[in-house]
Amino acid sequence: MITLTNEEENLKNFINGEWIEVTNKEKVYNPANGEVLVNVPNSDTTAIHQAAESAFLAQKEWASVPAPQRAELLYKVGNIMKERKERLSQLLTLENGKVIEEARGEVQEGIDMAFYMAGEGRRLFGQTTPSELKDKFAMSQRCPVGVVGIITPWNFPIAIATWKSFPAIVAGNAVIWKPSSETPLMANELAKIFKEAGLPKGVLQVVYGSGATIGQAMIDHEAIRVISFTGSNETGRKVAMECGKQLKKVSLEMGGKNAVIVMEDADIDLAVEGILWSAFGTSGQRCTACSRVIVHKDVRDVLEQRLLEVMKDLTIGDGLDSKNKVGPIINQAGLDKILKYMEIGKNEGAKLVAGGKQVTIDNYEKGFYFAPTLFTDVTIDMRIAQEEIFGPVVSLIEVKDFEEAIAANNKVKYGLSSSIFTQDVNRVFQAQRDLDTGIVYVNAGTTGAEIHLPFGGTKGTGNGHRDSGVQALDVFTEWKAVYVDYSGRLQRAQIDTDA
Ligand code: UN1
Repeated sequence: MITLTNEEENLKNFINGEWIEVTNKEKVYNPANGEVLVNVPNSDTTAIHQAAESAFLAQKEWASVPAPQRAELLYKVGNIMKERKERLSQLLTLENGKVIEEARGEVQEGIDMAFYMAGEGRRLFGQTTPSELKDKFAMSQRCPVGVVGIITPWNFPIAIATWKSFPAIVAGNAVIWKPSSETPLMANELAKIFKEAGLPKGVLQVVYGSGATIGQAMIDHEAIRVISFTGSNETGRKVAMECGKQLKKVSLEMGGKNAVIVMEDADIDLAVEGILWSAFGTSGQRCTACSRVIVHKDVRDVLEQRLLEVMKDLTIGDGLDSKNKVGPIINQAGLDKILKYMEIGKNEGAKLVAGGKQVTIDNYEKGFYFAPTLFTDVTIDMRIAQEEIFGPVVSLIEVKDFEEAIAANNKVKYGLSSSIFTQDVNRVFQAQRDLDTGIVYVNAGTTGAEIHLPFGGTKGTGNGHRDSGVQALDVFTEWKAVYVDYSGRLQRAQIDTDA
């Protein structure tokens, strides 16, 4: 059984390379048993002012370190994460609830991101391009933005933090990080690892607190030039509006209403496995989770029957016990939201054929468990087929053909991930063209994005930016265009073109 140290039980902010005590704290609960896990600072705005001041000073120095040397730091971070993978994974399960196998997968995503972004320290490519004029050289280069703010959610508390902080740091920025207060242990661990790896003080600061106070203070602080946010659509919109007032660059990732499409020629067993994994993994609390299954009428009945059979085998319980396949929901509020959608679905005329209720586990009576749930007879306009529920809940929608399936997939306000199961190569290519999401899977579920590809989506999912992949660097860098004239005379672009 994993135990926490005193320091882990009473977390402090991390500012200017030091752990800073805060008097006002709040309790964080273990979702598996509802018991208090740690105390986390509920900081006021002075913490952001201190953090921004030290970040501002540190960033100038950090930007002057050659990028390959900045990358060395990330290699060290990656190696320490690798050594500590098991403890990090257990701490992640303790605070988030996800089953240990998935926690290990998440930590691995962070390790992969460290090595991938460290490689960028020797690339950070710009372009050279011909000039319009003779004896003139033209190029573009990436420059750090300065001090950047990152706001991360509880559902992937370490992976998403690495998607944002690692590219920011390798590109020469200083980071102020507001993690979700539901999952502060991962932030504390990552800050410790950065310190041990030798990150100069002030290059990374962790400030815990509410979005209303700390998030707003980050947006309001003029030294912080970028905000990168992952969280709910509602909060993301507010962040964008506040950043807009100050012409602050903002990158948003705000969830999805992701569908698996199952065509009449699909390998049904494979489709069932894909649905199971992406709908009920992380108890459905992934932005990429499958929450709609769009099924061709010819295979609708067999798919429903097969799904119901395998859903019975999903053992629910404490994620630290590796026999369990579905862990708890993050907290009571999360559970209440899912319960509310059970009523909404039934009132809309959907048929509840499995789950639909809270589950009590012996010796874990105060944990927040919810049974894997299937609604059938769902139509695309129902609220349960349109709104993000963030729980282990799937809606089965029947369609008559491929065109209707694509249209049903696209008729939501989100556009993160989608998937199609089919054996028809023509449909595969038509689908990857027509599915209006930032991520498309063929013959796999809607989850499992890899860190070296862009992560994000269209429509209500975001505002055009991407996390991870080389595209993450665009969020944390400015482009500079540089012209060098070596003709020894004044050449006027667009005028002296025959010179
Ligand atoms: C998220 O849910 O916000 O593709 C991140 C996936 C994971 C990341 C999910 N690699 O499901």
